[in-house]
Amino acid sequence: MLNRATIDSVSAKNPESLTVLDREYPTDSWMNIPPSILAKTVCRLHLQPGHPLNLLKARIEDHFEKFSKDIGSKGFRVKDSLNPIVTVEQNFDDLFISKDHPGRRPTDTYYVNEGHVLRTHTSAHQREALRTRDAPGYLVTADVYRKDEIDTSHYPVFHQMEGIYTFDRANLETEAALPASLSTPANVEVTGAKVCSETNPGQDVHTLRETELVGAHLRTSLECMVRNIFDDPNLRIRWNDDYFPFTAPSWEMEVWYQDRWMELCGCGVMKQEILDKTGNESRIGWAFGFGLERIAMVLYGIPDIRLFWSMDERFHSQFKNASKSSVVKFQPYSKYPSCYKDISFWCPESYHENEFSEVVREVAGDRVETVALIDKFTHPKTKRTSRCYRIQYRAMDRTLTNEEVDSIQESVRQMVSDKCGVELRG
Ligand code: FA5
Ligand code: MG
Repeated sequence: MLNRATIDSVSAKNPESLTVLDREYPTDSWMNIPPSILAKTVCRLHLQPGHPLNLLKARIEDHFEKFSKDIGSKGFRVKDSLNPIVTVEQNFDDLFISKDHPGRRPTDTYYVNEGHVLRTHTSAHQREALRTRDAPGYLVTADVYRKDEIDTSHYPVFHQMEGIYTFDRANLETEAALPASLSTPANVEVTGAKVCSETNPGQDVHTLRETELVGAHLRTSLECMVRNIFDDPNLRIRWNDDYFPFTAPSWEMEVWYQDRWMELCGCGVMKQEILDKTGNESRIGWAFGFGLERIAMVLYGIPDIRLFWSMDERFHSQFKNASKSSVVKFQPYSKYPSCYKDISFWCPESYHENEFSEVVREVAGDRVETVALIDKFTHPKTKRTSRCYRIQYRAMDRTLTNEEVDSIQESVRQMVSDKCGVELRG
């Protein structure tokens, strides 16, 4: 139950250092990781036997192992235990993410100190994987951290898998040729597969033919993967142009699932400089990064992203003994009732919604289901802006009492006014 002591511990002065997976990092005034997020760094759900994310990871790794055999390749090396704290260089600079990119702001990213962050994507490990030069491919799975809004499909910690594959550039025609048996069958609708265009250009250092070959190999590899994982030979797949500063050209892949297009991953032809700087000057390659929760939610029918973090036996018992080759469908146990409370306040100019979400999450933990902005207006004279949010509370494993919700809401109000510089209304 939340009390003043909990609030104090959250707003307490930062410790001088923190230890994550046996490594100690000094902290400084940049440190903005709340205790609830720090606690998640040890969970590594993708490594917990019988966890749906672990099942899915194993399923994809198996697929790529078989796929490598089919294409006569030495295959993919698996990396799944890399420390979540990386340098700002690894997470941003090495990937040519500009200094003023909003993703770098402390309102979007968790900093340990000025030079270290909790990785925001698995691409932070591209160079480290490539430097080992011990295989043509890598599959890097990890927990990633982003400050974000709150709803049933967003959580500040999620899991990504990065795939990397490189070819000997001098031998590309042969190495990138795929057996005809793998080409996407005619009954699969694939749209938007373009090589490159004025708005999604290739790199000057690559010939059009190289871009074509690497792009086609990437797309076929991913198409085979999702057809296999979803076990649906008729899956509809759509490619859209995308932009990432570390790939060119870049695409995102969507699949048609339950009556809507769902984004599964971003990908592209790797920037040659990344290969050149890691001792792979003679190679050319592609990379992709997709979200495991997105796939697991639809594949296993898991309706709420918080369930991955649930301790409830009724959740885990359904996956514990599942084999990775079969797809278990989650049977929802009864949903407990929810209740909502509204909060409205005047915002300072520096107000940032992610920080508000974080305070709510810090106070209410997984008892908060969604936070939705329901009203916003600017006072015509003072030009001050007021926002009103509706906070939906629901526990996954029991009914919340009125007193408990009232007390959480009161704590949210206190913390928000202390930490976000807002002036509460009503
Ligand atoms: C990236 O993170 C890039 N690093 C991907 C990449 C890798 C591009 C290699 C090129 C080469 P993006 O932010 O779009 O891109 O996230 C990739 C995937 O992670 C998304 O397609 C989605 O499946 C998943 N994802 C992103 N944000 C969330 C979230 N808040 N919750 C759950 N899944 C998410
Ligand atoms: Mg994207």
